[in-house]
Amino acid sequence: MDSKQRSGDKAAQEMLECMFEAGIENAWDRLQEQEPQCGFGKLGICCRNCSMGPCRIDPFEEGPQRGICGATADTIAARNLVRMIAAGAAAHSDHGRDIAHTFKIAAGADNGDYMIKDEAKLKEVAARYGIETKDRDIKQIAGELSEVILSEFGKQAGTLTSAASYAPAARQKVWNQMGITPRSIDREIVEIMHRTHIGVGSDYKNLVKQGLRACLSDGWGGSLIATELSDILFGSPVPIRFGANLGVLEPGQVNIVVHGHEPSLSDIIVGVSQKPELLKTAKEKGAEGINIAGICCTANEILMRHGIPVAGNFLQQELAIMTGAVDVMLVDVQCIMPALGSLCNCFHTKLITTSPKCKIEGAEHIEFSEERAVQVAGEIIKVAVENFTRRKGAVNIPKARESGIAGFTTENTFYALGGRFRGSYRPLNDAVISGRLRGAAGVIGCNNPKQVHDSCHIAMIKELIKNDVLVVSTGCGALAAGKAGLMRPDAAAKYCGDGLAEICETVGIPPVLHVGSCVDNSRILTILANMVSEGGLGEDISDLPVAGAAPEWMSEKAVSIGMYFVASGVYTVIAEPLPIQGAKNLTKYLTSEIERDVGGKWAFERDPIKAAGMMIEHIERKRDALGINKKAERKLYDMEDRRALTF
Ligand code: SF4
Ligand code: MSK
Repeated sequence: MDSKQRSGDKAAQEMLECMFEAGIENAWDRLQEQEPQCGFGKLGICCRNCSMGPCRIDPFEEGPQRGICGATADTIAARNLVRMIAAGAAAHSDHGRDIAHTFKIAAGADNGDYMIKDEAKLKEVAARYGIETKDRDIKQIAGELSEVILSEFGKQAGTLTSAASYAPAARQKVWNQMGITPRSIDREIVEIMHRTHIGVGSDYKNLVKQGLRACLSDGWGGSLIATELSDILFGSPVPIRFGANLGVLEPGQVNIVVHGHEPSLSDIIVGVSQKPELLKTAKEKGAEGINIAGICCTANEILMRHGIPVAGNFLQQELAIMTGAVDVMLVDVQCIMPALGSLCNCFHTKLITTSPKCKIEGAEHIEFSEERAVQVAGEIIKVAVENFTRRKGAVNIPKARESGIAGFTTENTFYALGGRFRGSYRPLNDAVISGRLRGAAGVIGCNNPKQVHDSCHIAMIKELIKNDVLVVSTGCGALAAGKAGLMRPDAAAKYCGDGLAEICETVGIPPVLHVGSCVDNSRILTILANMVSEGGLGEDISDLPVAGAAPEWMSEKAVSIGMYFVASGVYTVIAEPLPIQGAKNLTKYLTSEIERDVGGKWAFERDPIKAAGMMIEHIERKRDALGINKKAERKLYDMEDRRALTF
């Protein structure tokens, strides 16, 4: 086993070697056991939507070209794909619904465990939903907003308020013309399940159309709601320092690793963990303190708001347990490997599930409820403190640990760029127009053991910033960049082209901006909407010199995210192709013809440098179309020039 073939991350390599020596399996070993993976599944041409099947289409066109019901490869692959979108959109939107419930509780309670932390944002969001805010009590506004937002999920008439309120007018026109304006959140997901049932839709373009409508109800609906309400409830992030990688685990402290996606419990855990009585108990048990660290998007949520360190991303969840230093791994929903249950049995680590939606064999379940949030957090921390005394032998924590700045948002990022007192998108747009910045790219998404862990994210990001493309990142991609030191302001001088380096150095920002968790991809949408409304870069998102990528994606949520970026007019490159390539017409549609309909399209490229090149070419094509493509001139700035800069 060559650990460098599995991960580009030094801490991960170290733990992979330990696992190998100890004979303990991990995701990479299980991938090997699965190989060769089913070709029909990869190409998207197997169907088990009814019990006449399962049916499969022969990709070499020597065998059957239709399922028993007559479904073609295009029909089968389109149905499978839009079902992936339904699952991804459901995961994000159900997360949004849970936050909306917590928000409703906060609005209604006087001394509850949650309160409204960002009143200014509450008023701004309420106004978008047509709620009067002037001279009104905060709780009243919040109560009314919670009702309106919760009704968006099951709305029976009209269209989604958030899509109409946040998206540029030109974009909404495209959606209306194509008939894909999202009507409500749950309805679009349910309709996918209906349309893909045996004997309903078989026209692949019409199936994709519903996929587009459902993913828009995720990006501009459920995910956006999750982001906005989390900011109101837990506080809008501000730029904040953080530490990243397995080296953030503390040998002498009680280590609680929070993993999953929703901030409702983890945010409370952060506060409760520093209560004097719990710290006192921890000390009595021989621990120096209580250390909270995160994995996956729960990590992103509490990192953005509290600077809580990150232990790792998706493929490091098993590796964290292997350190023997995790006293409790606390999980909520999404991206939690079932393998953790049996793995924790090899160590003293307690795996604690908290959501009724996510119970795992081998885990202890302590059910979370918003009404008892502080109490549940206290119970869990006590279990961790008690478990600290059960550690078996020496711990094995890799030294690797990086630092960076996170916490950029649609609202605060461009305060940083424009100066704290005159925040506006003008400086960003001007930098793009002048050519110092060629454009921007979102590099997001998961890890996948089919790619060398983190290395595709890092190679792609380095190539983009070298070419003066500003990168915004979320999810596990953001954590990869943080661990690689790309979120340090001094990374600009090391890795960026002259134009981007100059901007980063002048403003003091890193070249890769951490904008949050998976649901916070909605922040990227609203950043793009702001760039359009600032003016000078076209009328629609599809005019902007921007591109998106998920170089190590694996989840159905990533399919929904990619599709809502495409449906919003963004060119989107992913490594592992969508499972559609056995369907020729569908593949041609999604990678080419769809651009005529929505302005964005998909591309598949496993080589991250080539993929970055494709994104840069696209950005330059958009610059040509905007008529702003003059080469950036290198100018050496003295102090006076710097003061005069708009950046
Ligand atoms: Fe086969 Fe059609 Fe049934 Fe799918 S829906 S399993 S293609 S008969
Ligand atoms: S956690 S969805 S592995 S980004 Fe959002 Fe990471 Fe992908 Fe999960």
